Amino acid sequence: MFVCICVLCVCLTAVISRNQEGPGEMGKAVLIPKDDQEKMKELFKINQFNLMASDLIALNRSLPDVRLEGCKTKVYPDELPNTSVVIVFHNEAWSTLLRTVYSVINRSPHYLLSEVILVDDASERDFLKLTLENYVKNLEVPVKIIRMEERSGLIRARLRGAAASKGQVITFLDAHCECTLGWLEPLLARIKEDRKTVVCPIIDVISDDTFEYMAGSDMTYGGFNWKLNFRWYPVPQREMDRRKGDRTLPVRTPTMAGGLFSIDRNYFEEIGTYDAGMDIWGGENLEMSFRIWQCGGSLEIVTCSHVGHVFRKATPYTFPGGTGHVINKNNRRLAEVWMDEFKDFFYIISPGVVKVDYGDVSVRKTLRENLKCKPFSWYLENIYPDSQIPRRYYSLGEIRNVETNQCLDNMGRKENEKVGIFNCHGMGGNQVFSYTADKEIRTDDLCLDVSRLNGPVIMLKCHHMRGNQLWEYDAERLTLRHVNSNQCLDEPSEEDKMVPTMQDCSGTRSQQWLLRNMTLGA
Ligand code: LR7
Ligand code: MN
Repeated sequence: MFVCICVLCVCLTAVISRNQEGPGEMGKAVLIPKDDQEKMKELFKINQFNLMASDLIALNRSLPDVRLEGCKTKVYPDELPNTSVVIVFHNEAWSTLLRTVYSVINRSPHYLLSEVILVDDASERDFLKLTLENYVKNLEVPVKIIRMEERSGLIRARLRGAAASKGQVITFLDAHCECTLGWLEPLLARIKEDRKTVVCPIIDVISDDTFEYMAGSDMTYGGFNWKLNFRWYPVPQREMDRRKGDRTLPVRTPTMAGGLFSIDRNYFEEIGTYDAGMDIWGGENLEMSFRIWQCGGSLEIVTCSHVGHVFRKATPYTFPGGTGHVINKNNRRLAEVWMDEFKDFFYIISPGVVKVDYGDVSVRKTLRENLKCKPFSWYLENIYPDSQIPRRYYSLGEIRNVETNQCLDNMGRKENEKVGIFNCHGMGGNQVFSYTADKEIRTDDLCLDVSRLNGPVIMLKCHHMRGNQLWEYDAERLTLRHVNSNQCLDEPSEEDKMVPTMQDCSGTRSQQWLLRNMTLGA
């Protein structure tokens, strides 16, 4: 007896230590030796991630437990709704796809897993056909494979997977994810508490270069910019206060990244599934986020649930119809149906977009009416007051100097850099500014900020605290007075013709500015 236990011990430690030493175990980075790096670079192009590294890592590799301490001891009800896991893919790599599937099967209680559904969006790779079918037959949980007849894009592929699923909850994942210990229970428990809550895990980062597993933050949530790109922003103080500082409680998030979430299946249908008129990639995440909030649901990041995702810098696959066209079309559908007059921010910053045909959205508009959804202004005021799109504003468009006829221009510069000035081009983009009701001058998520007498005028993240970002526009004198310094925005100096200056207010023409679409004093 004694001997037996001992042998078992030895075996067990052997297994554990071997496991923890293999490439990528415990989420460690995989480094490719110099001699193989040419090959590595070639392989990288196939999926836009380090395929050689991924292929070296076990399909069931171990991962660190990155949860907050308070999450590890939480107890969830025994009776939870079960879920189908729907994973759509187009030309995904074998190792990332299967590692996603294994992480779901190995790290979810099986009584909570109804099935895994893989939807193949018309992939062209041979190993994703029969080889995949035969392989998944041997797994411990039923894995169903559905094939799209033609390339349909992730939105319609997910719709197909959802329609075929049987679970009480549908959980969507991208095809290059890794679920961590305890990822599922907190998601399902939250839906059990409130079936109209759509929940996302914290999305951890799997490096596209090394496949290192890095914990995501519970201090960021989802937003979007004027171009309707999804963006992460810091969780604001009001949301910390609402949770009384308990970081293990779910964060109410204005938007979701889109790829990883769970939703009650009946609620998914009630609220209008997805917009099937959206193609390939993009827009559906904001569309669903706005719809959930405006139509009476809520959207949360459940901070006790962690799932990793391989973030890539480029897309590896084609966009039939052209990348720009597809994304603009999807975004127009989203803007036209959900954003009311605030779609102007999107259209003014990218004027070319209005030429893109977005098809028929009448079915989606009817859905919005039938569900009695609230206006976008309600969403901005109540769900996303710190939004980049101001709820109330006086002007939107170029800011033109009367004397020189030049326009303020953010020059595509980033946070902490000077705002520029340039010939007006009337093409939106870098020359779009909004003078908001809070009297800030914004260009997307940056605000004009002056912290010293005589400038410079730099662009900083808008802080909504007035201070150095408070500007008074005088609609008669046409001056932009910076309140803290009591100086006025003026034309460039001789030394640097590319940036505006700050001068004592004198009423000269060089201190007069015309703000496009101005409503102040009108
Ligand atoms: O035509 C396609 N058909 C597909 O089946 C194009 C893609 N796909 C599959 C693809 O194989 C993958 O499994 O769809 C999934 C998502 O495509 P990715 O991984 O190329 O996209 P992404 O990770 O850059 O995209 C994010 O935004 C998308 C907008 O449409 C989707 O919502 C993705 O699900 C979403 N991913 C995430 O939210 C993970 C976190 C990323 C962030 C931030
Ligand atoms: Mn992805």
